[in-house]
Amino acid sequence: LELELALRGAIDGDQFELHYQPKLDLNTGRVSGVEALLRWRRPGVGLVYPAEFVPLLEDTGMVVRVGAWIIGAACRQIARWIQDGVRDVRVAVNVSSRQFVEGDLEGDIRAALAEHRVDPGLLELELTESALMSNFEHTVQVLERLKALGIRIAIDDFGTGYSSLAYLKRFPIDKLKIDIAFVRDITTNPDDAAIALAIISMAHSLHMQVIAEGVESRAQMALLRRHRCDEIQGFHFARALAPADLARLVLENR
Ligand code: G
Ligand code: G
Ligand code: MN
Ligand code: NA
Repeated sequence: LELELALRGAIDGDQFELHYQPKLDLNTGRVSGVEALLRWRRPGVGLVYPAEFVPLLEDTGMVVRVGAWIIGAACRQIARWIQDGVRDVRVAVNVSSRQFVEGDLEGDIRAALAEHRVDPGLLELELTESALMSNFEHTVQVLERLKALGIRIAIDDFGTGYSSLAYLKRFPIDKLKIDIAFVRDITTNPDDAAIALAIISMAHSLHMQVIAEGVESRAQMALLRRHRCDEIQGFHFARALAPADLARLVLENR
């Protein structure tokens, strides 16, 4: 309850911030985009990570409001980076199930893109299979409307949900993100390597891109590159960075 009260104050108290983990394009060797990751700068405590508070945001429904704030903050950051000469960096934002179902995602995105004059092609949403599966027909409509805005859609934690593969041909999806569970032992476990390879090949056959998360070693990156994975994200390349550090990395990486 103490945590809940503190969280309620966090939104109005300007205590949330976004850090950005870079994604590496394996074909060009450049930073192709970033994933926005929420942080809570809790007074008297320090920087708090999502594992400690996102579940409570979900349970209380606060994630709908915080989620709208995240979309606005991400768009504001895109506009600032462009002013600083950091262009072509797409920002992916995580959308929780509850935000997808209960929030006004389309309205929030429209408002944020307009306020900050951001090219919709620079915004990507990371949605989980569970968010998409709650109401199939409704999801098709929502995704079609989001796509019509010009933004990108990725499936997060791909391969760990309970959904069927049938939805992949009905939903307008741009990218699959291979879950860390298949990446962790990819160089030593042939089953994990086979699953990752199958996801990459299926994604490409369906004209989608594919990214692997949680890449921690050069060997994992090399294997994924050999298997034609498009992008990687993980500690091997970079951790989540504060906005100024991300700008420096991108400008050095040009
Ligand atoms: O940054 P960290 O590695 O601690 O993130 C842990 C998890 O918290 C991630 O897997 C992600 O799904 C979730 N998370 C991080 N940022 C956000 C966010 O902005 N919104 C939502 N809904 N979840 C987030
Ligand atoms: O939304 P998602 O769950 O995909 O968020 C990414 C999460 O993965 C964050 O919690 C981030 O801190 C974590 N992460 C990012 N890179 C790595 C990595 O290389 N190894 C591990 N173990 N976790 C990572
Ligand atoms: Mn994610
Ligand atoms: Na993930």
